[in-house]
Amino acid sequence: TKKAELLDDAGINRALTRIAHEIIERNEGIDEVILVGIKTRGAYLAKRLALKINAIEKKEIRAGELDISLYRDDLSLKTENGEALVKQVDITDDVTNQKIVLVDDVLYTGRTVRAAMDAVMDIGRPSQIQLAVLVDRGHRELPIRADFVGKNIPTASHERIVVHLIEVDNEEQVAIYE
Ligand code: 3GP
Ligand code: 5GP
Ligand code: MG
Repeated sequence: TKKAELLDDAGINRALTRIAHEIIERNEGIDEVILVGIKTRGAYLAKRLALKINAIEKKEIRAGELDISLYRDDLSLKTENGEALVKQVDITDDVTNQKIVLVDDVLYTGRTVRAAMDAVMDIGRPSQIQLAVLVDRGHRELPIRADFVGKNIPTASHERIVVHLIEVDNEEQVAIYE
C-alpha cells in the first residue's frame, strides 16, 4: 500500500536538472566524463542526464550502460542470499584516465554499485568513479555513498520505493510503499 508520493514528474525533472549541473561543476566540464547507466531505470535516467548536460555544455557527453541483476530472482531473499551479478557491459569508450559517473535509480545496500565498479575496473583504469542516484533509501551494507542524490528517503527495510519512468512504466512517479 502506498504510504506517500515523494516526487512527481516536475520533481523528478528538477532533481535531474540539478544533478546535471552538479556533474558538470564537479568535473569542471565533461571532457573527461563518461556516464554509465545501470539498467533498467538507471540507464533511462542516464539518457535524460546526457540530454540535459549536452544542452548546457553544447557538446556531447560520452555514455554507456551496464546490466546488473541478482543471482536470485526472489528480491526478498536479496540481503540474505542474493548477490549482484554483472550480466552485460556496454561501454565502448576507453575508461582509462576518465571519470566514470555511475547512474542508478535507487541506492540501497550498495551491492549493485560495488558490482558496477568491478565491471568498470575490469575494462580499464578510470581516474575516478562517481555515483549519481535518483533516490538514496539508506541501509548500506558496504562503505559506498552517492556523490549526487535526487532525494534522500529514509526507509524501513520492508518498505519499497517505486520509481516509475515514462520510458518503462508510462507514468512518472517516485513513491514509498509498505
Ligand atoms: P530497475 O532495473 O529498473 O531498477 O530488479 C528489477 C526491478 O525490481 C528493478 O528495476 C527495481 O525497480 C525493482 N526493485 C525493487 N526492490 C528491489 C531491490 O531490493 N533490489 C533490486 N535489485 N531491485 C528492486
Ligand atoms: P542495492 O544493490 O544498493 O541494494 O540496490 C540497488 C538496486 O536495487 C537499484 O538498481 C534499484 O533498482 C534496486 N532497488 C533496491 N531497493 C529498491 C527499492 O526500494 N525500489 C526500487 N525501485 N528499486 C530498488
Ligand atoms: Mg535500478
